[in-house]
Amino acid sequence: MIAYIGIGANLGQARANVEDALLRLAALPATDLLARSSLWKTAPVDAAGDDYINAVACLDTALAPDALLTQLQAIELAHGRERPYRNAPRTLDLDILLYGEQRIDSAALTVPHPRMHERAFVLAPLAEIAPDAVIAGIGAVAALLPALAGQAIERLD
Ligand code: A4P
Ligand code: MG
Repeated sequence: MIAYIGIGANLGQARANVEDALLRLAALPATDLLARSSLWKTAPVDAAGDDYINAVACLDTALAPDALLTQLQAIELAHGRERPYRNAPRTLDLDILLYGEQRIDSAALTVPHPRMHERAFVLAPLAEIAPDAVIAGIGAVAALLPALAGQAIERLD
């Protein structure tokens, strides 16, 4: 299955944390890292604190969605992720954005990620590596991005 993972960090060595997360994603069992976006510096959305570093990874994985989520949470924990409150600054946040074309609505998992279509910090890096991506039930990423032009994001080298 092709899955897209959103990566974000705005605490500690954010850039290094995102780069390390990409290495750890590439090393997951039954999983290949097919592509990664650039790093993007993005202003916090619905959150306080420093600017974020965001990126998106494309995985080819045989892990089921819940197993993939467990693996992502283990990587977050390895980075000392704490959860004092919702949208708190974080050393590392890994979200399943898309899992094939599946729509999942369980207690642990909502896929496509329910807020991704409102967020330039997700859609811009996603469009870099998947220009034709479609969010099931919402629409094409390329068609959604122009409406988010007011959000402050900057692609890093
Ligand atoms: N969960 C449900 N669906 C998913 C999914 N598709 N992927 C559940 C991953 N997890 C999913 O997540 C809480 C619970 O969501 C998990 O236990 C899982 O079962 P969390 O990571 O502990 O909490 P959170 O990150 O505070 O909440 P959430 O919902 O991930 O926050 P958002 O909406 O993703 O927002 N601004 C910028 N510029 N860049 C950012 O990266 N990120 C956020 C987080 C806010 N503002 C930001 C950024
Ligand atoms: Mg999260």
